[in-house]
Amino acid sequence: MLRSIFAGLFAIVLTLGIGISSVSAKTVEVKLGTDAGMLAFEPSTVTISAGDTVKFVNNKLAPHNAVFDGHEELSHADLAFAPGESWEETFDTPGTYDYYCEPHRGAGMVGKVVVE
Ligand SMILES: [Cu+2]
Repeated sequence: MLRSIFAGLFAIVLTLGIGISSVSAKTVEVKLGTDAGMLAFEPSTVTISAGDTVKFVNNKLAPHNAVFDGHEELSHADLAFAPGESWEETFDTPGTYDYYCEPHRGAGMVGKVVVE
């Protein structure tokens, strides 16, 4: 009797666990301007799963933005000036998304989001 209750509880916990893990999307942070003061995104490449979100956080050497050519819905053309200013973009479709910072593209401030 007790054993079957435990077995039932275990099954419920297992089901909940699987349900949560399959719907939980994560958020990864990308800094605009490295801690060391380089004109770059940090990290410059992030790999995420479909449905995950990238949070862009203004860090150093502002102003920055992030433009995805051909993906206006993912682009943030507004320039961020204040340190700590941030915005988020959610990626629902697998693929490779290249982006750049408009003011610093020539300096090599480019990044990539790989959505699996
Ligand atoms: Cu920039």
